Amino acid sequence: MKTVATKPIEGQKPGTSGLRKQTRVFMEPGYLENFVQSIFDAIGGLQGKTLTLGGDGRYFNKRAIQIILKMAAANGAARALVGQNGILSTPAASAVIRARKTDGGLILSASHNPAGEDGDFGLKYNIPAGGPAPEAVTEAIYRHSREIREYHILEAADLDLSTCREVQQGPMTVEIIDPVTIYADLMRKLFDFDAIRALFAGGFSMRFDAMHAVTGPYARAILEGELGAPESTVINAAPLPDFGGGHPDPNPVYAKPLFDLMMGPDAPDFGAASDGDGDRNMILGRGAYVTPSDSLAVLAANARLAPGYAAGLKGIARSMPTSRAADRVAAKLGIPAFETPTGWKFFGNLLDAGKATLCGEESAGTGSDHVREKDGLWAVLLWLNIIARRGESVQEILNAHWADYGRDYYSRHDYEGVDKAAAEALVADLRARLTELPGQTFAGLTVAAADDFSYNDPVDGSTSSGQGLRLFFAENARAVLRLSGTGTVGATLRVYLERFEDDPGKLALDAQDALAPVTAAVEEITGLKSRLGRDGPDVRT
Ligand code: VG1
Ligand code: CO
Repeated sequence: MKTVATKPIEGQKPGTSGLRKQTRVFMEPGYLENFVQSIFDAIGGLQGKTLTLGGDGRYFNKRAIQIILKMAAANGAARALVGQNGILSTPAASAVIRARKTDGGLILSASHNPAGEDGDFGLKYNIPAGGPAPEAVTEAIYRHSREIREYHILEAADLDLSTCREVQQGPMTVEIIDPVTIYADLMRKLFDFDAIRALFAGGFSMRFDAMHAVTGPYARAILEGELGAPESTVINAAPLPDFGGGHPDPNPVYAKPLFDLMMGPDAPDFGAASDGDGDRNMILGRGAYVTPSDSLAVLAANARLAPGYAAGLKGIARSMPTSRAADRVAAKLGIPAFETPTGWKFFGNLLDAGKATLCGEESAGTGSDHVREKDGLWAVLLWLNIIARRGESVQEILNAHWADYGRDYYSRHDYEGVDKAAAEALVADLRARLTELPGQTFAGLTVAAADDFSYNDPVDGSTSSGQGLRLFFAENARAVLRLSGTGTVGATLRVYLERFEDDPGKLALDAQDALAPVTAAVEEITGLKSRLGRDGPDVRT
């Protein structure tokens, strides 16, 4: 066992979801070691503890796992549960932490960020409840990273992680586990697998794009292996260290081949995709794109059709920028609706306290109290369960939903990799004008209220402020602006647009057309195109 002297490294501050940096930064001598030791120190050490460990398989995953195992052993951990070949999707890691009651875990992923030596890498700590560390813990980790003087590591050979078994790394036992088993067991309990099996047996066709990321093995085992979907259902199923050079973010832009297929003449009945670490999902029907905000609302309205939710929902939580469609369902069901800041860590307390059953974010994240992460394949299975039980197409289900509740037209416009100073100044200037905007009219819309979102956690009483600028318009519309907290270069400005419509004759408009007045109002208020030097957004979800 070796104690290595080190110095604090700048910028090891976790963002929306753990620490994300360019892979080359993470590979600099001592960078990973400093951050890992800071995590161990911030949680009161590892003496006698058991950790769950796995990642999305991206470049540097294998190397980093070996380093973390040696550090965990040298810090006194008793046991580590590691996914075979170092693989665990984010929701599966959460499931393992909970099922095996480990003292939390480390997840290696930069999620939807591109991978490879020139891409990004990430690491986050999840608490024993299974969810991402709350702000108090991430702040403690950051504090330790600024005071660190030494780290502990074992001088030992790397372990072979390719077969499931128990081995020793020094004094620590390493249990190499199948990455799918615990997760698949959980899915079987939640959903009507017989109904879904019958659906596929009846010729229902589906395409699942794993985007060369971590969900491939899970989707293969569950959809094709267990539910009987034909073998060609899961595409891009082999996880690759560079995700095949792609950008594994399941949205109409980065999952364009699947999107185009679903909008074309040869579309199967159902299409889905997930992201780098398997916690996001995109849902498509033949000729139909389901926005993540609508998906949360539809899942909530129909959840009782799945055995795991037959008793009903306790509440629904959504991140603030997510559309209000889910709130309408909560109101009709007579259950509470919660609005949290962006990032799954804010749902943990509500789920632990039994206040919410379903949660969702507009960024293609949906999940429930079965784990403490968003869960891409879970959302796909719940949709399949609902389709099987309702016997309707995705478009029919959407139409029925909008007829009942009205439609929250929704889109997010991302301006990626823009100049950081320009983006920060734009947000700061708008923040300074928030009090003067109400009553003024822009592009035909009148600002009714404007604020900077602040959240008071109803469970632990903590406050998180500065979580996004909200512009409410009198015409039942809303815009939100915030800067991304997951990028590694420059800045990404996210502009979230929504408008409610319940005129039965106006429920089938093109979303961008329906939102054009809101887009125009935001442009008139902020002048963002010229300030950022862009003609338009890089991504519209
Ligand atoms: C984005 C999304 C947010 C999500 C986060 C992590 O954060 O907006 O909703 O929770 O990514 O998702 P930001 O700060 O870039 O807007 V994942 O799938 O990258 O772990
Ligand atoms: Co993700």
